[in-house]
Amino acid sequence: MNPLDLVVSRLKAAKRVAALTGAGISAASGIPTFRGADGLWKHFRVETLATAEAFENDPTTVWEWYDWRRGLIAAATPNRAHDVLAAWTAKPAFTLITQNVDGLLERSGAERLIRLHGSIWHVRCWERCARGRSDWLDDTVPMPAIPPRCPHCGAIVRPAVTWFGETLDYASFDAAANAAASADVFLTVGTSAIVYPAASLLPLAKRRGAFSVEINLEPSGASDTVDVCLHGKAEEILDRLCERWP
Ligand code: BV8
Ligand code: ZN
Repeated sequence: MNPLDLVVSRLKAAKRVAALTGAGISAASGIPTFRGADGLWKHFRVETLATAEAFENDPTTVWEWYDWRRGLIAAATPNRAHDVLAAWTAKPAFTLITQNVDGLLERSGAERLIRLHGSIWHVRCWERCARGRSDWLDDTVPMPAIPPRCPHCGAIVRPAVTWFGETLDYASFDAAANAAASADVFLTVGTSAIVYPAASLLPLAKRRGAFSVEINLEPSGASDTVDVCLHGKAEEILDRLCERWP
């Protein structure tokens, strides 16, 4: 049986399916990935931008990097990979987990989504004051100051994303781990599978008996763990899977 047919047969037989997605699903929308050839990290050093220390040392530069990324994302449109994954969230059996902070799965209509690393469109008070958590960022309004100030306590405001060295939102990771542990089929899609603890979900699913599939442009940290590798563009492979597992 060819690998795609095998994956389709497993999806059709599955009671529960979970998918973990990474930056690769947004590549077709023109959003740079992190570690690919044109990767974001190639031009910027993680230590200088995606850590709390970086923000403490230079909040303006970090804020402006996120502003630059928000501009790219605002100009982008979701692609077929987002649309298929979002459509699958209408299936009670399907759980969608993402490492991405870009919000494109939400824009594709994902009904239920576990965001492991937060959202670039959310901000929170740097001092974590009780009321300083705003669930949206209205960037149509020019920021009075960069970074903006918390309206409740006056402290600076930070992107509500999980930086390196920060723990993930416990409830989100717990929900993702439960979905992985109970999945009959686990898909890892568009991720280099090297960032933890997100990358620990695949081995967890496999240990608990899931049939595991990698959908990625190139071999990754997941390739030696999964049962089947479907290497190619996620937007094309997911489109073909959706034809047979609508
Ligand atoms: C933690 C949000 C506990 C921000 C991100 C030292 C101290 C503390 C922790 C660590 C440490 N050393 C290591 C760690 C653990 C660290 C980690 O895993 N580091 C890695 C680099 C080794 N993890 C953490 O720090 C986590 N927290 O451990 O807390 C703790 C706390 C204190 C002390 C000790 C422990 C927090 C991790 C979260 C970091 N935040 N993002 C932001 O986005 O700005 S991670 C960032 O990487 C993004 O979220 C991204 O999603 C994620 C993973 O990257 P990918 O999505 O996989 O993207 P990538 O470019 O790598 O790969 C894309 C793939 O797609 C490629 O393979 C490419 O081939 C493929 N592709 C391209 N086009 C397509 C395609 N595939 C299909 N179709 C296409 N068209
Ligand atoms: Zn505040």
